[in-house]
Amino acid sequence: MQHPEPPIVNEHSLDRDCTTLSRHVLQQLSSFNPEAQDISAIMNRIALAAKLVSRRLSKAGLMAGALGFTGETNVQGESVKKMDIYANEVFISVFKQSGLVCRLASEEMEKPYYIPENCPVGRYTLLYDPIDGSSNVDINLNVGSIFSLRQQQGEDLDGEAQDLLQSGDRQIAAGYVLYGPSTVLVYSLGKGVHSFILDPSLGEFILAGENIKIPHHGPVYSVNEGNYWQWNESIREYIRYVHRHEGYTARYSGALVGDFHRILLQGGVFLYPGTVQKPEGKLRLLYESSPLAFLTEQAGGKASTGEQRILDVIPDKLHARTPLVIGSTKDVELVESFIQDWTRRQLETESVTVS
Ligand code: AHM
Ligand code: MG
Repeated sequence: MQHPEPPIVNEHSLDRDCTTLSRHVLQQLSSFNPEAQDISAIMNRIALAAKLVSRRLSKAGLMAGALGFTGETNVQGESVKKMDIYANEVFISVFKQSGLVCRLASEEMEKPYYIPENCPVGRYTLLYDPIDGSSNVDINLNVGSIFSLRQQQGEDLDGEAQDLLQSGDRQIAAGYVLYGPSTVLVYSLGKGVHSFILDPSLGEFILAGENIKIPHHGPVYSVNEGNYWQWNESIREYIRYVHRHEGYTARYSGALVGDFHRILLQGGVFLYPGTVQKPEGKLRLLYESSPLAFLTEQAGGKASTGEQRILDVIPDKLHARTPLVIGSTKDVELVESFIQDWTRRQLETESVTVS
């Protein structure tokens, strides 16, 4: 009997339409070895957490008990939202009994969460900010999740996770999920930056942008100008500069992931400087600044404290904060130049006063 000809598959359209996240991770690692499979499985779990959080966010206004505050404060002294707790627990539950990740360290937990049954096999630590920009949740604006993956160094017998107090160059992977009109996942394994859009009908993240490069310069500056009088003069001088020059425009949503995503695609700079009272600023190094710095450098941009490369900063504690200046190289360097000028002038004034 004659068999019918197999249908002709258009390779190009299949590639374009159906590159899923897990397939992409394996392509990136060009291997099916156990390590590549573990990283692919970890990315899949992160994607599952993102789908669960996305689903909850899309229905939050219709559900009892999903919005608002819990009445608790977290380790940072900030009021905790119910969605923060939900998302934090989602990340824990998708990694329990996975055999993949030994510790989870989150902005919402004072100490890392250990999964002892995974530890003999899964030597990775996932660091994450479960809901970034949570003040946006109750008004149905964009929020995000940020993640970073590190290999555990040593046994961590005292449960203090001291090995996490190392530079951001130790990250194996980093990324974020943006819960906006669509849910977007952006990640890097140190081989470029790639974005995926959640197709709700398939329940899969589908490749949308490969090897994203941040423009060398862009029009946007993104900063909370409400802090103007709390900054030192160098940042105020920079802000006055952009006010007085053509070609700049302000955008600030109150959620770092959303503001960063705009800059990644369209160029510009996001800054959250320290204030005179709090020179370290607001953003957490391990859960926010470092993962986004990893992505930015992979996309050809720059991330700094204003004085030092973010990925060189060594935190003194798990919840350490840093000032953050991140985005297009030219725009980050412009902010840095204001800080350097001001510091030089300060030193000159001090030396004149002393002599
Ligand atoms: P969160 O992770 O507790 O939500 O805090 C981080 C957020 C960032 O997403 C955002 O850029 C910043 O805090 C906004 O802070 P502010 O309201 O001071 O401008
Ligand atoms: Mg955050």
